[in-house]
Amino acid sequence: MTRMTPSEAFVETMVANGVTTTFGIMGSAFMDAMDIFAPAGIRLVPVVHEQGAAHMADGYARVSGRHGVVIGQNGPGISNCVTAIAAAFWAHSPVVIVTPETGTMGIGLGGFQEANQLPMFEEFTKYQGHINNEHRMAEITARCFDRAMSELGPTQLNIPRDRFYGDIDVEIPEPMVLDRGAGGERSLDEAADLLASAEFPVIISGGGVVQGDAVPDCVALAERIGAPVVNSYLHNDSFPASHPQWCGPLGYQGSKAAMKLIAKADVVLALGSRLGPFGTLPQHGLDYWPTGAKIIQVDADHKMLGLVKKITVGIHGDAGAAARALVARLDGVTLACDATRDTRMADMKAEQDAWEAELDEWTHELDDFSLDMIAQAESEPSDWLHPRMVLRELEKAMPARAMVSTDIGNINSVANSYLRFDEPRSFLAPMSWGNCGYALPTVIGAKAAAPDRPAIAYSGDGAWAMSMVETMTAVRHDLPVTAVVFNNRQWGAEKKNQVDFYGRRFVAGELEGGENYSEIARAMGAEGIRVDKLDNVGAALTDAVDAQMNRGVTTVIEIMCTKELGDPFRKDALSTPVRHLPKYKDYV
Ligand SMILES: Cc1ncc(C[n+]2csc(CCOP(=O)(O)OP(=O)(O)O)c2C)c(N)n1
Ligand SMILES: [Mg+2]
Repeated sequence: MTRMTPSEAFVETMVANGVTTTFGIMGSAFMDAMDIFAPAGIRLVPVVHEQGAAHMADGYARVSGRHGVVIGQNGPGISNCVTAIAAAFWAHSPVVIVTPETGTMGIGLGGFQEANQLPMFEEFTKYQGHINNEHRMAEITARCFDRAMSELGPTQLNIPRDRFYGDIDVEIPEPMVLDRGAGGERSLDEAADLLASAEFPVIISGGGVVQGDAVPDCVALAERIGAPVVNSYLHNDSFPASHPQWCGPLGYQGSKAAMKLIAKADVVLALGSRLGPFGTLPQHGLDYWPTGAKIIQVDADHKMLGLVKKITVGIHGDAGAAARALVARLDGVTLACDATRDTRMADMKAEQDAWEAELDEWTHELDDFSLDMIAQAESEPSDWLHPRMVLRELEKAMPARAMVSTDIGNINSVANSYLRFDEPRSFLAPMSWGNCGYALPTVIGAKAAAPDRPAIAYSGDGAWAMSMVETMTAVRHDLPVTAVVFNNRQWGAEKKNQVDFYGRRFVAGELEGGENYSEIARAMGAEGIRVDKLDNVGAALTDAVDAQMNRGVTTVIEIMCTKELGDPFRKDALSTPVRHLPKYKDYV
């Protein structure tokens, strides 16, 4: 036992957990602890808005595989984080949000910045620790750090501000390191039998493969059975794109090759995937989910097994360990699919080539609205670029080892087909939380975790404006990144619904203030460049990444795009309007 203050116990427990970087905005509520962050070796990156801090903690955690930590002032500083913690929850990110609260002697009286902060995060955390007594500071802080890792998701450490003070005798707990197993013997045996008898097995590589550092294990299993590997939605970095068996992502704006191949499967192995409902919706007119196939699902969280999709075998285990256990079980076994390996590989190659050729030819959208917008753009003196052509150029210029975050929006969604990675912990997206304003702060956090890797954010103009203030954080605190802003002067993704369902009655969808985001970037101390020639897109990215890596410069590349719009997000959830009141009869 060592005598220390609760502030010291809190800081020392973070040190024991390897924390070197935190994100937030300072506040009196935790100043006593913050005062000793620097001598403890902990950097607090001051952000512009706390939502950005929590996204940064998420990006930091996802790239490093370590805890991301966010802290802020009680009340508004903390409530500002809710959206980003929800995103981290759906990304299974080990983020610890430290929430200093009103002091115990004041809470309930309606004082300054007072709120019950546990209910705010109840739905988006795996564990909520509350320091009801300062003698428990180290114990509960440690539990928050342990649970964020063991349950893979955000945890909250709620500290009434008076609990930072006092004298306590404590021992700082050692972090608990979980050794996850492969799963039960019976389920692994059953899965191996299913794979051995499969004629056309397909692997879905999910977020669990990324988080479990299990890409090599997934590759080994895929090579053993010669199966096509598709990525689960927004986990394009869960299998190397340069591998001949990589077939691209399922789900919204995903790969037709992936969809056509999985549609043929008689056995699917979903490795480290919860098979979320949004990520397996029909796309490109393909209802690809193989309802007749036998499904093996591996997830570290048993509650995900069979939750959304009917499964044949559920394995409660770590993705990597399970893949290794399956490879061991298949060793020396003759598989039913061994005989067709060459034809299946040829089939795979044909589908991949067909999809690449289709992407090459798919230079712009072809629906009536998009054609009208293209015609209008052509009649104007300015130059406007087709988003798909821009995305292909960016793909070609993408530097090695890039970390790319994408936002929520139409062009960002279309980007899904053009984002390929050879390394895990590279693709950051708001996942099923789907919040606009995600990409920039998240990639800044990623950059803090991996300064040696290029950090690139994609945003639509609407989402960008929600979050662009964090450009100042990148500039002020030497966290250089490159942001690509698709300026189409509209909240395009939502307008697409008005095109498809509401007779092009556009309400609240235009962003026609004539903003110049490259100039705004320069005003924030970054470089800004506006691109309206296709030939300049790749060079702009290459130059900006060079400036980021070699000169520590943040650049905003604003790309002037037509208003054409790709397929919408929620076709599944909208229906043609019905109006009963005569005054609204035309609104159908
Ligand atoms: C925080 C938040 N608010 C609103 C939405 C609803 N929404 C989804 S996409 C979108 C439009 C995005 O527009 P923009 O960023 O300009 O990209 P574009 O669709 O034009 O490519 C909106 C408003 C959301 N997803 N998140
Ligand atoms: Mg837009």
